[in-house]
Amino acid sequence: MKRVAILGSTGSIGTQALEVISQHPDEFSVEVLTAHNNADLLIKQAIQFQPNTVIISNKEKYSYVQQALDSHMIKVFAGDQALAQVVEMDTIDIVLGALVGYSGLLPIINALKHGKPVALANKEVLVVAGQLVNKLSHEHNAAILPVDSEHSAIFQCMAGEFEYSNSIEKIYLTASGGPFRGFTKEQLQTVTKQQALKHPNWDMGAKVTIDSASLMNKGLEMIEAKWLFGVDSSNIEVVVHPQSIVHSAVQFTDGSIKAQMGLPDMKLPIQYALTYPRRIQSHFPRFSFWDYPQLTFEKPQPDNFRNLYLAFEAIAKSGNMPCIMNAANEVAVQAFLHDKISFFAMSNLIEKTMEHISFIQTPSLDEYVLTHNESIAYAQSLL
Ligand code: MN3
Repeated sequence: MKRVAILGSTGSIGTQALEVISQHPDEFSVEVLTAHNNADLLIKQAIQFQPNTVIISNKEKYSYVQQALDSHMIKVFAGDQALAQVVEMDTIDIVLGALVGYSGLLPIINALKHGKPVALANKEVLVVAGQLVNKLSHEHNAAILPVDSEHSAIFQCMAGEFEYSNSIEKIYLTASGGPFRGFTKEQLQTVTKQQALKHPNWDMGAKVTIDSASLMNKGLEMIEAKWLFGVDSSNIEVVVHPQSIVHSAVQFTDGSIKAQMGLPDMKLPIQYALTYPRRIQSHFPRFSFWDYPQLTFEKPQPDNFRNLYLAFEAIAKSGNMPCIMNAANEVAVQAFLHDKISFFAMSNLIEKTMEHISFIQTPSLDEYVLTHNESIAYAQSLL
């Protein structure tokens, strides 16, 4: 029985993880649930799954949650510090990191420092501080198991290859292209958030859906892949694949390519990360070749989607540059969601912030935190 801590249990990944867990009561129990703001759903989940502890990061909602769970003998804590500390509990076997953006960094770092394996959905943790996160993972023998569908695909392609140190020649990172695939620059000038929030294949949270529309998501994933699999960014190629059936592919030194396929359903990579290296039964809908007589592949258009180019530039510089880019992007996405800037203006905001903030080659954790805060403040001042 694996005892799971779900950081971000009320979000898209968190709720799907609880679906997986509820289908396998003999495999998993829930030890910790955490939410930022959605107290009602957190309470409902806690009553159903009976965790030892829940955390609500918004301190104003503490007494509301505490009163609701008091009679259920569930411990309740509030605030970001409690969120970062809860992963230390001895009774946690695996931490599912499903927080949004930078907020996941400190809890995941603390989980690794305490030797907890991390099933990581929250890619920004690796984007912001990949070098440090990898170092801690190795030092404390705490595995990072990818939940992001592309990275789960690559990880599944690597099964049986790690043991023999078979090295990757190239990664093909697939992208659906999002709702604006094939749009001209003129068309992109007037797109709205309502259009951007309608992803053709995947049902996800607002942050990652906007990132998918702007291709920043693929930029973040390219950086995530570099840190997870030790592949230089020049050996990662983004391939637009509108059907989202091939979830990514790995080319080995003999030229052979392995790909992982399936219907787009996040529950599969979530389950694999939680049960790795085993596979267990699932009742997710099965892929049929007859429903997809054509799978197609295209090159991305970096002229129209500048974020992808900015991400390659950020990882080429490395140091704190991806952290700067990520922070500016978080500001840009929020501003776009609140109708403060246009779709195109997001890339300008990110680029200007990357030019302005001081570069650090090998940042400490404190310097990452400082870089993030400075970048957020500067990007906000540009709005
Ligand atoms: Mn993905």
